[in-house]
Amino acid sequence: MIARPALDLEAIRADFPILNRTVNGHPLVYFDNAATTQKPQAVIDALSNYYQSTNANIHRGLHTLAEEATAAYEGVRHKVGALINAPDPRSVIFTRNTTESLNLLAYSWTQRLRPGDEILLTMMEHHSNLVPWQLLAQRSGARLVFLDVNEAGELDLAQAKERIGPRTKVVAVVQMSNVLGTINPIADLAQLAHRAGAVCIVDGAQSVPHLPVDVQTLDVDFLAFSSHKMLGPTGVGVLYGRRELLEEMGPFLSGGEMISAVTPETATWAALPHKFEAGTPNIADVIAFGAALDYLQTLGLEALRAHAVELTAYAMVRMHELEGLTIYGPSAPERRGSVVSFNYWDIHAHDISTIVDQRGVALRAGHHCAQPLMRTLGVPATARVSFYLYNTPGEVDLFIDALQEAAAIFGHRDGA
Ligand code: C6P
Repeated sequence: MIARPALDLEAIRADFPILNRTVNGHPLVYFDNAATTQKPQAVIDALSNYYQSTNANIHRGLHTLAEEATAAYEGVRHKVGALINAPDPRSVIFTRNTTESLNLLAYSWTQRLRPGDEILLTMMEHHSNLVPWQLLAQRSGARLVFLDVNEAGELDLAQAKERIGPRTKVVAVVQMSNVLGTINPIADLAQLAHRAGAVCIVDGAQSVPHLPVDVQTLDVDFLAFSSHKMLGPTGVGVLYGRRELLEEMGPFLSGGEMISAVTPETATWAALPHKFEAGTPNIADVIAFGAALDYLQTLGLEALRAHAVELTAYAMVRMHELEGLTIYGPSAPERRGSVVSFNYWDIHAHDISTIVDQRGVALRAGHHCAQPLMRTLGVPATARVSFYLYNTPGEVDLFIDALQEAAAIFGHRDGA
């Protein structure tokens, strides 16, 4: 067996300037990585270096700066393609975020769906992979069909086999739940979708930052994710699409840069990927996203995953020591991502968040943009910790101490 390369957490933490700050007099414990991750110095530098030395609009100018900026921007498209093993970098479209990528798809499917067609989703979808399909259903007369989430926080493939059928035209599924951490069987779902003649669309917002995701091995048609959840800047999203399907699809936004020829009455579209990138894109942030991808690749996604599983396992063990604490989602850390949603006694998740923040611990509380899933779980909200490559077991201990303090404030035994 090959020895797993351990992450040098101390060296990694030194790359993230924000981790030096204190919050409410305590060292920052940043456990809200599923919402957005912190940025290493290399990404911050890439952003300011771009503005200091290269800033120009891309694809338009013939001067040196424009050519350098264009090469840097297009270079990141190649890096993204390599990350997800896209067969062709022209299949990689830059958007603003996962939400925009999924909206692009839902709009483009308007002409393709008829009344009676079905769009298959799951009860664990983030609103970004739900509401665009609700609007599409209203526009087209198609019907939404859902896969349930079972007691273990997982999908049931037998149910998927029953519910994906000849009427199914779109199967749109999250690969890693932002609430439960569940990792869904995407390759199986893609196979079922294709057998039924449907397309398989994957919300990779939480999975791509944490797992090696290979669009060819999974055989998915579309994959959406966001730069800001994987060390990159906000304002950059990715839509990968199977080339033939992207070729068939009409544009989402229109205007400059996405055209081939324009007359006063009509226009024809530019080739991929430009057909889907209307207007001046987020050049600086895309280039800085490239620095984030370099950083992740240097550490290796396998090593990141191993660290995530280890830390999640440790956090779950420590959390299980506390009386009155309920964890949602799969019990085996290797079957989930590094998010742990929980409720503690009868303390509202918002109160937990506010109290632990006094100890410098940043976590998220609420419905996590997954209200149908909250209903399935039978709770209005959860608190959620989510880890990334710079988090440590020592930080988990600080979080547990802060939780015990919350229990004491609310008059509960702390269970320690
Ligand atoms: N989830 C969370 O705290 P955007 O905002 O477009 O970059 O990502 C949307 C999105 C889509 N799908 C999943 C599974 C997600 O987790 C998210 C973002 C954050 O859980 C913010 S709500």
